[in-house]
Amino acid sequence: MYRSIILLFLLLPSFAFGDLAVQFDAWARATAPGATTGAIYGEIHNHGDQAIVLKDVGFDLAGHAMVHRTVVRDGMMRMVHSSVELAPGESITLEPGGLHIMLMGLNAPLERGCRYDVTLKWDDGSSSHSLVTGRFGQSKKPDSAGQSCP
Ligand SMILES: [Cu+2]
Repeated sequence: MYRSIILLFLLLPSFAFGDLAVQFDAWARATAPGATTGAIYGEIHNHGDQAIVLKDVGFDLAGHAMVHRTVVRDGMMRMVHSSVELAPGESITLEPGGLHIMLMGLNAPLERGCRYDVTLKWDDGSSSHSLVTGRFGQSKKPDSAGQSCP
């Protein structure tokens, strides 16, 4: 009897999160008009009980989106393609000067206060959808809750 109650409590978190095994709290810097590149930052947390590997990133306004890491080589800052693998319960931070989602071929600027959809596709076949809000300058704090923009 007691054993089954304890088991129930252990199982609850996985039910509570349902399909949302991965949580991505995302933000982006607003881009200048005409800019064709941008970046998405934030925290990715794996609530699931399996290790997962990021396969692809979807972002409607960009021709291509991929994970980059900023590294210093021979005194020069460079960006290299990077992979993202998360153990169960693990979190990673994407931030300026480090890991980021690079947006290439932007066909519209990312505007301050506007919200955009970003999709992370994982190797287990699942996808996580998040909203990215354009922020001003170096600020890591939201300028506002964000709104959908045309
Ligand atoms: Cu980059």
